[in-house]
Amino acid sequence: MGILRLAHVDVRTPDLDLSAAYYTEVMGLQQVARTDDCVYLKCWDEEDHHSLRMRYNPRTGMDSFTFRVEEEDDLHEFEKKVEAYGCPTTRVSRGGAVGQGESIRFEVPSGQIMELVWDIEKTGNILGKHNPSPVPPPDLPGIAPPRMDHMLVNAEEVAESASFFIDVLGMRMTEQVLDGNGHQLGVWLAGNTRSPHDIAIVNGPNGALHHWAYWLDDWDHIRKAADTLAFNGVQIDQGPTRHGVTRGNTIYFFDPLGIRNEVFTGGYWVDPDTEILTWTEDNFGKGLFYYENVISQRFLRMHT
Ligand code: M3P
Ligand code: FE
Repeated sequence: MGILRLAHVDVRTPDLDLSAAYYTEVMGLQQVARTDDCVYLKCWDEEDHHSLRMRYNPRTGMDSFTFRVEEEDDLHEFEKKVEAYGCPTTRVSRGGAVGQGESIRFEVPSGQIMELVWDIEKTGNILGKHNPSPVPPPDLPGIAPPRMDHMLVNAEEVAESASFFIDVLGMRMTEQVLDGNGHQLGVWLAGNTRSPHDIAIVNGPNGALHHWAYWLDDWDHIRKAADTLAFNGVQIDQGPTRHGVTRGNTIYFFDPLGIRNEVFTGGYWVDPDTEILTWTEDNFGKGLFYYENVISQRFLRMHT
């Protein structure tokens, strides 16, 4: 039983056409479906129906984020556990959302709406399953990341929120940042053994989305992403640089409506017996951006 991976992020945009143009042409995602008020997008190597839903709404923001659970029965088990913790859950039945079957939704302690799902429509990656090319077509537009990697949400009480993800959802903490009194300022949580985080929680306003990140295979692809972003006049937030926390290589930037995106590579493998890494507040600058060793106020204070 457990959390398998980040499945999709659902956000609102006041300009669906502009957002769709940016995520297809600059980020280089595939548009898989469009309805009157929604656009569904995915990366070229993702097997599931979509990993990003953008919905028209006058106010930019995050509707919800969805994790896939390992087994069908897990949905019911998590429903009981989340209810027992004190968070009311609602069931969304098959047909209630595009590209997936039954799910449960609830508000996490820091106020964001989280969804768990097992039954996801598998539409396959763009390479197919017979004699697949190991690389995508060379003419894909934009950055064209192979998959979504992780996300980061803010919480006023990081420790409370972290304990929900760890004790109720069974995720593992890989790294944490502690203030001088030993209180958690940030935690990095993994649901699997592939990487140091599927979600991170950092101190900030409840309900906020800090960013979601796409995986790239190589540090050189981060450099190429920077070129693509600068060429297209995209506002870069930080980097290209390296995180101390997670050791990942990274660049942050803003989509046309001000939602922060990241592309990320590196990190390390996590095993069930991997010990937690702890950063102290006086080293948080290096933890955030190892080369710069500065805590950027825009980076910490701007959210969606
Ligand atoms: C990451 C990451 C903050 C730290 C961000 C770190 C907002 O995005 O991928 O490790 O403090
Ligand atoms: Fe990140």
